[in-house]
Amino acid sequence: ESRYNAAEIEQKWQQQWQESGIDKTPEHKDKPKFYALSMFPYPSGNLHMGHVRNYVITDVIARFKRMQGYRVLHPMGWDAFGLPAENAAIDRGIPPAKWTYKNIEQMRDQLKQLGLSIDWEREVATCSPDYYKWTQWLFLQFLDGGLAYQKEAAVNWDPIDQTVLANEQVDSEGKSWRSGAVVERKLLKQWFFKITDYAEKLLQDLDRLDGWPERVKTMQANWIGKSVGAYLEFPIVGREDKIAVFTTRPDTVYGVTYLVLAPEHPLTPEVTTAEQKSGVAEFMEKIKGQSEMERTAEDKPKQGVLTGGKAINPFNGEEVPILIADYVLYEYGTGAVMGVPAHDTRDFKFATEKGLPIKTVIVPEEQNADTQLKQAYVEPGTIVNSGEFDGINSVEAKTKIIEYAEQQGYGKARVQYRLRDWLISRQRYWGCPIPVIHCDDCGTVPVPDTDLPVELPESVELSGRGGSPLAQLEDWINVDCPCCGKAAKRETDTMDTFIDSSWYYLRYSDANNTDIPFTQDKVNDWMPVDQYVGGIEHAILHLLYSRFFTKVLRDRGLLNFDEPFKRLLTQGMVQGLTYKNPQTNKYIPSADVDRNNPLDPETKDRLDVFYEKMSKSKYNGVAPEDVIGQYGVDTARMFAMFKAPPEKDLEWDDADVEGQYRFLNRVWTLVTSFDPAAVKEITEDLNKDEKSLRRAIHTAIKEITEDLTGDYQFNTAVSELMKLSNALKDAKCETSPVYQEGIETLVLLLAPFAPHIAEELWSSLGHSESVHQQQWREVDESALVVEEITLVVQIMGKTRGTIQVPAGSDKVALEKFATESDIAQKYIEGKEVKKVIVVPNKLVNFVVAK
Ligand code: ANZ
Ligand code: ZN
Repeated sequence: ESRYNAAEIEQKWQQQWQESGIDKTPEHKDKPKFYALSMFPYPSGNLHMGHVRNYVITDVIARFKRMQGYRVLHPMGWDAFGLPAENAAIDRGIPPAKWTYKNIEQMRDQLKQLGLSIDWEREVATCSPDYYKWTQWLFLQFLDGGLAYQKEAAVNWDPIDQTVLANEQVDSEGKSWRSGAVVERKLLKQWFFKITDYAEKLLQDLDRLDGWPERVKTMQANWIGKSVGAYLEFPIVGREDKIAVFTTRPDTVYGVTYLVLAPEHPLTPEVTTAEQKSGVAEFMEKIKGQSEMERTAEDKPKQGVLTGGKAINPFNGEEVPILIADYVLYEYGTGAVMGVPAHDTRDFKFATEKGLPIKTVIVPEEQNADTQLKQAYVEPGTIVNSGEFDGINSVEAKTKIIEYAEQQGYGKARVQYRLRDWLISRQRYWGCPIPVIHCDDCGTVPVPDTDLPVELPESVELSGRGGSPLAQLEDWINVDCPCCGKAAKRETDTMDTFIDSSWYYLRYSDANNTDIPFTQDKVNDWMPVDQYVGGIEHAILHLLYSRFFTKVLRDRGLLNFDEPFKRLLTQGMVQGLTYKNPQTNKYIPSADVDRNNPLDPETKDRLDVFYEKMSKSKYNGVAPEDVIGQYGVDTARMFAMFKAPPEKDLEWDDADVEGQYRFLNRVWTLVTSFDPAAVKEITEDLNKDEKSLRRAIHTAIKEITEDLTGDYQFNTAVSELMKLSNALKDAKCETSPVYQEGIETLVLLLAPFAPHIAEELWSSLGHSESVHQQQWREVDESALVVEEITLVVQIMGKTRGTIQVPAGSDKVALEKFATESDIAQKYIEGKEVKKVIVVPNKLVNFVVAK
């Protein structure tokens, strides 16, 4: 009998699988397809436990589906453009490409150690020219479709380094991560994708995504933020033009006591009077650097000033003052709002602080408008003080008032979305170049297909200062216009990396095509992704952008489906045991702490002990290679599956890892000590032992199949494996074919979870084909039928013993079996039975006289 040597067999089989090409995607459409996809990683250079959990989940599903008879696509790639590579270049002088590819090599090796059944022939890296050629080609599809355009937009501007900063490069105090300068908002020409054209479709189709977590759908719906209301125009006193507002409460329009413009609104300088000029200028200066978040924070007092201008409420002819205020955003609605302090909480606060009048136009049923409001009345009610609309219900009034405004020509119904167009340009080097050329005569000219890809030049100076790196490369920028041949200039912006990841899942279907991004035949065959697995942090942007891309490409006839991901699983975080000194707020490495008596080694303070997401700064991480080195990857995989349901956080626990290792050792012993040659033929009916073992086998098949199909209960599936292994250990029929069935079934059911040990054991059982190419076992329902049950016999509520009785016996029969049993006879002999309590399928309790 041999010992379980994880390292040896894992290495052996990984090599064998690679040589035999077992993980290659089938080319023939002879079986139903299944596309199992993990969100591809950023090549940071290091695989962490979060990755391990993510990829193992997808791998278990992929392996299970293959055994169930599907042809499976299970690919992997690299989300390889982005800032960290550029920062490494700035800090350490390594070219971004070199840094990135080195990390990819390293992480690919680490991934391969996990025994993932990935088709590496379809690997993509978004930074490679044969990938980004098609990212550029797709960009031109958007441009051609009128879905990509340029406009001025506010960006984070570092006035010292003279460069644009990504949001992540601005710290919580609004300062640049590099120079420490206070970041300004500056208007620069930027590229946008018109995602707003798809707002309604993106919202509506959420309803069709049955396989998505509700939470994610709600987050997307809120992000799209649909509001139904009205667009109303207020004439400006003494001017020809009007102020347009968007309101969700047209029913309150008679209660307007002022209008507010966003400070950046083009009408602000126009309506500002001479007396208010300095006040307005001062206010503008004050809010210049503030982010949208700061401006709209709920708890913060609203700030604003009078412009001196006045507008007219077209409904009642009243003159109202025009203000500017920080809480009104230029980018939302029309960038102007009507102030109704009586019925809006924010307006009520603002008006009270500014001493602006408050006018009630809605009252609760049977109340009059004279009562002084202590706070805004935001509920529906009866309309008052509103001319011909008085007396009707405020909900009804909404439509009536919009209709009236339409007739009079100063308003109409309007649907507004919070979603804004997607700002896709970056003034960065390590990204996909935007393939257009600017010509003085021809304007913006797309780079012809034959000139794609526009490659990133290699020799570039990266300092993090002085604007876009590409803008400094004279040789690269200056080109002939593809239209007229005159001297023209290349676009120097690169694309947001979210564009790269918005279509990679399509590329996997035809990853090595050099003529087009993918053929219709292949993309329509494999898509949509049947199971997508990744982090909840991508609930909004990545998933929304991918849905948008899919819809645009569908509308352009490049594919024939309109949702990319059928089912989505957002896995929980991996948390590590964390020690923190509550006095100093310092995290202490676990190696320095006695787990049973956790004290700070320096100060001797008692430490707080808790679980938190693993991270370097908290010294609570467990390195995958350490666990693999100690127990093997099969144990790590088993633990990751067993410890928590996939969507919940997982608390790393060494004892439980050890437990899974012991379990695999038990399976090893059980299977290797089984002798197939000793198995006898069955001549008679199955005996009791065989029957109960068969029941255990088919219960395991049934439960595990369900656990891997519905809500992915990998944790209970592993428990079922343990139950089956216990049943085999206890069985007293080692030479029966049923025992052989049990041993083989255990190995087959284990295969998706612990692929290496399963393969080794399968071959030790004398099979020459891979365990991963076996059919998943079918449940034999007849084996599940329970023929006998164990009945508990109690006297006065105390258990005295058990008897075997036929399953399905009724109450009368159960009472009879119990009464006649030796146990009952012994205890009730000579006593008067006053009552018999029967719990079907469980117990019989005799109540006797004392
Ligand atoms: C008058 C009013 C009266 C409003 C009332 C609300 C309650 P949602 O639902 O988020 O779309 N608003 C409109 N544009 C704005 C902007 N650019 N910046 C800040 N606020 C803006 O919100 C729509 C409501 O938010 C609009 O309805 C408007 O205030 C405000 F009792 O108009 B309301
Ligand atoms: Zn030209």
